[in-house]
Amino acid sequence: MIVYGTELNNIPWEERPASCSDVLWRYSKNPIIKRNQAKDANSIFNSAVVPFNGKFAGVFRVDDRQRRMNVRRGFSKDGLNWQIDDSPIEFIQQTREPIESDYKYDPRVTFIEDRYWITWCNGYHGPTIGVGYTYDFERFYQMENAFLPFNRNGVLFPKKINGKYAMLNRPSDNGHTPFGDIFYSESPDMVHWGMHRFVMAAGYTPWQSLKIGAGPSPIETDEGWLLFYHGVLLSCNGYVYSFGAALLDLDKPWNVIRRSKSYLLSPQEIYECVGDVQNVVFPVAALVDSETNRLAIYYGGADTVVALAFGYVNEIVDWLKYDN
Ligand code: BMA
Repeated sequence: MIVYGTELNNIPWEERPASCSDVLWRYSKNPIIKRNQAKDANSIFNSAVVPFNGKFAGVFRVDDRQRRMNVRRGFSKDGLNWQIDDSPIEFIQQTREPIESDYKYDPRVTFIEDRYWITWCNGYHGPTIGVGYTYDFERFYQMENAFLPFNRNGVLFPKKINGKYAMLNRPSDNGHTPFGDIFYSESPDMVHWGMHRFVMAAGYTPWQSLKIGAGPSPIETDEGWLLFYHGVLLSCNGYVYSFGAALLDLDKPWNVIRRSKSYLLSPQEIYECVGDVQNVVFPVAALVDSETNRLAIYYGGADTVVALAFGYVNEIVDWLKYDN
């Protein structure tokens, strides 16, 4: 199997423990980012990292001690130990008129062609998808929101598809929602979005029965786009967020080739089960070494901390062949 992308020899990595037969395994020193590891932070979770200049950079969801939700920049030499800024990113407006951001949360970062694109859940009369970019993690620019409210989990593909920018997203309403399905949209310019196509619905199996949402940017393989996505179960004790995977058609990503019946990871460790919101694992970023197929997934634990899980892209694509 071929994984397209670049080599990443310094990907954070730990081999599968001998006692583990799962296709994905947790880092033994989780969580890698603790809740108060930045100034005034109540919690740091659901955050995005990318390789940057031989090291790593990231955009972090930091809820502060007023419980305001915003995003901050961070840098790391090894992808494990992070220095996160004292205050939120100040975006330079590239819009006709500045747009409000009542809050920003759940950022994703995707390198496309010449820059790092950032999408996030932007508070504009309700949640919708904010869009921005940076070339250097020094200056950040904000564009128009991609959609009308309400929408969440806007996740860009790492390259244009059929000549257009492409984004998975999840139309929704203002709260916990009966609109829980993933859609695909495309744009010639990152401003005007259309050609909306249905991708997949909540349901299929119980762990993903209430709603689903795209996680990290999809990973390109010769068998299709590998997508990690979260799914929500409504239990008698509240929501349970797990995550699984799907394989999407390379040219028409709204066509689902395979989808996991079982979850890959569900909240089972203490830092996933106990925190500001119990029972949440929420994947947001994935690093891949195309040479060795090694994969590191960054996910939020219990809306409080950042944790890491490891796997091999080819093993997960193979797993999808019998778990769907
Ligand atoms: C979702 C988002 C995520 C959060 C999850 C669990 O709706 O708000 O940021 O991790 O709920 O609380």
